[in-house]
Amino acid sequence: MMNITEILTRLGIKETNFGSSTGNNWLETGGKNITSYSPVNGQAIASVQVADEVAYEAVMKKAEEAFVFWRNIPAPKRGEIVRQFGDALRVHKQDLGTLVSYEMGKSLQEGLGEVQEMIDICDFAVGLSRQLYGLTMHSERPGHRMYEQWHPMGIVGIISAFNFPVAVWSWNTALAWVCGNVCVWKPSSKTPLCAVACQHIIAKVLKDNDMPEGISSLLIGNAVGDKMNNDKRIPLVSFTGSTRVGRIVSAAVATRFGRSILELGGNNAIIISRDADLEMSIIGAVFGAVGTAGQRCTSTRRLIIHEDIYEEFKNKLVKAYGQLRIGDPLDQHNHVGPLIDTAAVEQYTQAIAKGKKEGAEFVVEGGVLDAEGYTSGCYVKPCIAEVENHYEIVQEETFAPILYLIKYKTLDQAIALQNGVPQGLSSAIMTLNLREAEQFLSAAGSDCGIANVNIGTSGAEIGGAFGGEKETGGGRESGSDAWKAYMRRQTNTINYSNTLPLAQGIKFDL
Ligand code: UN1
Repeated sequence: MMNITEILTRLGIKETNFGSSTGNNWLETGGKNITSYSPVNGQAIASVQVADEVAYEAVMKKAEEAFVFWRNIPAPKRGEIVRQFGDALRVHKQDLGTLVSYEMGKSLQEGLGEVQEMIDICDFAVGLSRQLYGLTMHSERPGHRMYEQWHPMGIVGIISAFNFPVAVWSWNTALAWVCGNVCVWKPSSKTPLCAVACQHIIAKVLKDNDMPEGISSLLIGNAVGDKMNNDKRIPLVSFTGSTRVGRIVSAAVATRFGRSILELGGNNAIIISRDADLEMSIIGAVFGAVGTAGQRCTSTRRLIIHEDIYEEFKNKLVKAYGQLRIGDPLDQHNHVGPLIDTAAVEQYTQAIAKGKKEGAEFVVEGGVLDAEGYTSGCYVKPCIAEVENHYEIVQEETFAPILYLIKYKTLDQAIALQNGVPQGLSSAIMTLNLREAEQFLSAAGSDCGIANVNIGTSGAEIGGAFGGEKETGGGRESGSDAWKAYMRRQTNTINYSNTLPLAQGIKFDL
């Protein structure tokens, strides 16, 4: 039986906590306390004091000082500290995964999976710390050498969302740190305790290595994000959240010529071909739509189904939904946990109403649950509606388990429907037909940052670059060469001859 009090204690969380930290130093501020309630049972877990202006300035000052030190530590040595961080996460995996599940509401399996993503990105970053490669070029001038190198940028601001309260931070920090940056994290105010727990874990690793304060900082409170966006001392802001807020972040950061990495909304579809393995497709579609209660940016929102198998697949889906168990996400028998809070429930209800008004036909009805076990008011029924792609509600991202069914005749039409939304994060096709799969992956296929074959839209591995196009914001985090976004490139030309020839053959004799 889970004892949440013991877990909180082991993670360094008290009844009331400071929410501003430069590492081992936690700053008392004049900010108010926010209480974090579990959507699992509506209970208050603990409270956190939000950052005020004084704390913000204190954190920024320490971060600036720490950068001057950290940028001179060789990258493989920085990697060694990230390796130790990964080891510490291995030790705390069960506790941290449970807290994620309890504070955010995702299943325990998914909470543990999130911590596993953190461990994996640490491993990835350790290897990367010896591979921050630049290119060498051949100069057009004799006796000249040209190459490029990658330098750290400085303070990286990380603004993360409630739905992946720990993993998204680690994708950013693990890379940013090996690249030589220091990080300031503003987590979602809906999951502040997950952030406090992570900060305790990394602070100990840094202290054990005699590292200064300011390499990993935390600032909790909604006003912080706005400050970071407008703060010239932060050359890079990595933002994960809604398209609406992303637009504000992007404009503010661009105005001061800062850089941003944006991971915004998705509106992800799976195309279910006539040549699909239907059993596999059902699992992919249902997990994609109801996993994390539909609160992943990669959640499956639309199924685009071939007309020949449409009725058969719809019936299988309805049957599968009939078997879903909704309830306490810490109980491994349940498939679907709660939404994050009652405001999210309200959005779910409104989306269903709007859909119905536009003509959506629900084949599995939704609804808010209020019986025993659902007293937090955050549990809702996953639902399925037959729609047309152009409905306003279908064009929007609703962070809830609402799945839309759309029928198609030809693959060209299916791809056009899949691409016919403002967002461009994740996409998939279920088919055993090679021609269809390759067309879907070609330049004339999916326009998303992620395109899968015979896999659903969610559950990406950390090794690939994660992110999407259009209103998803264009940013890439995590694997592949996403690290380049956390560094500044410098082109170097060295003349080792005893003359000064100019490029492009220009003559300039004195
Ligand atoms: C998110 O929802 O913000 O691909 C990230 C996935 C996860 C990450 C989702 N690895 O579903």
